[in-house]
Amino acid sequence: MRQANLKGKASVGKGLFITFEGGEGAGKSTQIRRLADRLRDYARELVVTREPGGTELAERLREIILSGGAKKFGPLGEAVLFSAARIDHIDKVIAPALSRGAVVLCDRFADSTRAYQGARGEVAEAAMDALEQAALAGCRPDLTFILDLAPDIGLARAKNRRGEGAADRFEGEADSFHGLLREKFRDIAGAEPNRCRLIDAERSQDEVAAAIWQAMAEKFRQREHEAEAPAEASQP
Ligand code: T5A
Repeated sequence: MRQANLKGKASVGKGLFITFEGGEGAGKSTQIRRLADRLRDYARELVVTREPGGTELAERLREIILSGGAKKFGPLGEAVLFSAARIDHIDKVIAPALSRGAVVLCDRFADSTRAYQGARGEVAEAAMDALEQAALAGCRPDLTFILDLAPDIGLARAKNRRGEGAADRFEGEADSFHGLLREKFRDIAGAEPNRCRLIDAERSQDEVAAAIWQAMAEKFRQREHEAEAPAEASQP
């Protein structure tokens, strides 16, 4: 079975894998930029990447999927394509960076497949689980920010940003889809409270950034505590 190239638990533990999720126009790119600016003083190496994409092959798949060229495959087929792009991204970018001890900030990851391709319930949970397990090969985020906002606000922001350009494959979906998407992301946050932080993204950029930074600081404290724990335990 494929295993992500994460070189031993000890070295993987030095890296930190952070993902950003949410519906359309939630503000992920904005917040990743802001967090990256702040983290440069703390991280020995910072890698900012995105999905679908992050490698040449995955960027090619991105073009096909977001242009609507794979829509006819249906949600399972699209989930398979997103996962194929993810495998390349993990193997070539994410896992090596984590093994070097980098902080990796990734704009969307596996939760997007669960939410977007799973929104209408057309892909069996068991198939989604199997696909995710095979694609991730143990490379799971340490922390995930789920930016939560009413779909109409996010879509209006996305529309405003793209101006006269056409909506892409998923932005152009029906309002009901975007409502289901929000519920899916909320369910994911509820199911994995240790990993996920649900962030109210209807607030100002500064307020959202402050909430994200607070969660980051907690994560760093937790990491420090974990690193100190064996030493404490070995004290007489
Ligand atoms: N997809 C992806 C799947 O279906 N399955 C998968 O497995 C994966 C990985 C990717 C698409 O692929 C789908 C999901 C997506 O539909 P994309 O082009 O990468 O598409 O786009 P998105 O990830 O959707 O990101 P967006 O570009 O739509 O939005 P962001 O990055 O969330 O938002 P951002 O930061 O660009 O902000 C949008 C606008 O709002 C403003 C910004 O200035 C910007 O103009 N803004 C705010 N305005 C007011 N208040 C705030 N707090 C604001 N924050 C940002």
